[in-house]
Amino acid sequence: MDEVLISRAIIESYFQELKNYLEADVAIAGAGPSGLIAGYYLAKQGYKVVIFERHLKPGGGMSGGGMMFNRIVIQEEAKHILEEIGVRLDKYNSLYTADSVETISSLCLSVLKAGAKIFNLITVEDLVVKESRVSGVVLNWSAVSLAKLHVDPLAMRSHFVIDATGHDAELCRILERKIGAVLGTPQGKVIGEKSMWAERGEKELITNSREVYPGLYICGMASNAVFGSPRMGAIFGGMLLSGKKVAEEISIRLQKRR
Ligand code: 48F
Repeated sequence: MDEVLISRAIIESYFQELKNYLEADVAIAGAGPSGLIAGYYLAKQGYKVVIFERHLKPGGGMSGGGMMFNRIVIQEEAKHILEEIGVRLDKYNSLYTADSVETISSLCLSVLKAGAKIFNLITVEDLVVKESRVSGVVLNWSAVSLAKLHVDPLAMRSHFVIDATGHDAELCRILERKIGAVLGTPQGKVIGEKSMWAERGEKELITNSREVYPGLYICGMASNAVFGSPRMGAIFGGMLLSGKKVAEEISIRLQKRR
């Protein structure tokens, strides 16, 4: 067994994939539940989808369940999504619970098998914006920002970008800060997430998940942060429905390009 052959296999196969994904139909920032399920439904339709995740492991806030009790809760409306990807559910009064590790593992496997690609350890640090339209993302190794190194990034092109970065709504905030973008909220800016109110947060999340700037969609907790809606804690049905909704809207627009 040749050590150099092992190294060459990793380097060549990795860079072949990275090169392949310098252009895609949809680029998603964040491999939490909403980004993963959006990627799953888009890839299932045959679109070229790439997900960039800052951390070593995909899963975002789902793996930790509620306060590190690794169970999640979902409601009836989202049950079909977890059933579709083979997650086992237990009924609990009017709700369902599931193992958070099983759920995130199933999400990852489903999105990959549907044909999307996840690159972990890569941070979306900026957007490509041309003539007031988002047309790609700017990438750097997460280790670069963690070490506060001054290293210029690289960029990739996509028809649509999804901000699935969670509570911080990072891409929307970058757009606001860098180009003074007027976002599709009543105030034209990121309003900021409100304190917990599960029912309202879950309901508003679906309406809030949409295109907020030409070429840029939001889903998951980023949507409630941008539109000033409440957080909801460890109930995840809304995250899944939000990712699905955004995937359906983008899919309709991509169909027109085919
Ligand atoms: O936070 P996260 O799980 O977002 P989500 O899909 O789900 C929210 C729930 O987990 C939970 C909740 C449920 O009620 O409120 O919080 O909206 O996943 C976001 C992912 O995006 C990554 C981050 O590491 C996490 O895995 N991320 C954040 N910023 C960037 C990023 C970035 N700039 N580039 C790449 N990845």
